[in-house]
Amino acid sequence: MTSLLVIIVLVLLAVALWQLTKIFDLTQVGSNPDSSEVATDNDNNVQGYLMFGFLAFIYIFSIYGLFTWGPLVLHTPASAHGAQVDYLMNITWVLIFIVQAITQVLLHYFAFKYRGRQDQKALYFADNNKLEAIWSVIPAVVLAGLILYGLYAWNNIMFVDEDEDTIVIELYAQQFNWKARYSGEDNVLGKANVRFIEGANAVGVDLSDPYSQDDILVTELHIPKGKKIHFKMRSQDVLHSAYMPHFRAQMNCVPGMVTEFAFEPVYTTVEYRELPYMVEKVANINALRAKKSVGLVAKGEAALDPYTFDYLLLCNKICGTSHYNMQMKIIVDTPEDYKAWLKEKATIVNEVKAALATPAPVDTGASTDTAAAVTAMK
Ligand SMILES: [Cu+2]
Repeated sequence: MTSLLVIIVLVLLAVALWQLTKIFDLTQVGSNPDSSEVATDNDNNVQGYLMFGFLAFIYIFSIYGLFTWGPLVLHTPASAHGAQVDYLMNITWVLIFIVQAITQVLLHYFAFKYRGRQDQKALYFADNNKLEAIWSVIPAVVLAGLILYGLYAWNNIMFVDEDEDTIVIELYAQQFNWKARYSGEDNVLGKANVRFIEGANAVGVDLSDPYSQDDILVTELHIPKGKKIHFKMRSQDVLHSAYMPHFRAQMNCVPGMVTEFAFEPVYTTVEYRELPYMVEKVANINALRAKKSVGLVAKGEAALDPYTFDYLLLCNKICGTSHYNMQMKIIVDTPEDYKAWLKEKATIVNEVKAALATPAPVDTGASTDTAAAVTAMK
């Protein structure tokens, strides 16, 4: 609210200043012999040199930005395919940087060279086929190369061999949280449908399907290092996007269909926390938090807790009011720790049974479907 008021005050001040200059201009009418609004050679020269000034500003700001904010980008990829994505990204950056550097020089140089002069008239010509061919063919060839290489990388990354030994996990998106369903010992997810959603069966698993008997539902994703994980994504309500930046993975979650993405994590959470770049990054974050805490404590508020790194699954589609907070922690374990963790989890079927065993406060009548399904399974 305060910032809105400040903006309104600034806008009103600007309007007042603008009106004052207009009044000032009106008082000057007749006192200046050259009151024509046509640019003089001097005006054009000033504009021409200002073009170079602006060019310098663009370059200096680019270099400043590169050094100041460059280290903030995602660093070491935590998945086997991540290096390919980074390589493609870096090629694109280098190309953009070179093209930008050359075209900006040309643009500003020509703006200076052909600045207005009193004795000079602009030359008019309708078209130049040679020039147009050059500036159409070069970008077309470069872009086609980039796209072909991108498609090749995408196909490489997205290919999952049918016979490959993977772990199948479902990522279930809903406004505004994530759940993960493990396919259990059979490594096949049971059928699911939103119509089956009820109580402990939060993702609508068809409890009468034999494949769903060993499915496990969790709200914190654990995956083992060195094994390919085959994610199958579903959404309950609107379009979401499962985004795992450290693993260079992203896939839309679309209501009514299953989308897929597979990758192999190459660092456990503990190993990734110990990478030198991450140690430095976390130290920086904690230094900032400590600084902020001093002010908070002075105001009588609680100090901020120190930050520790964790992989995250985020939503990367603006899906509603709490989109910003739609995230799930991902823990990459050693294969042994992963097995031990998974062993302790109860299956959805058992959770539903346990929920039914404890009497519900109000019988809505809707639970009879689930009860029938559970009885049918026995
Ligand atoms: Cu979302």
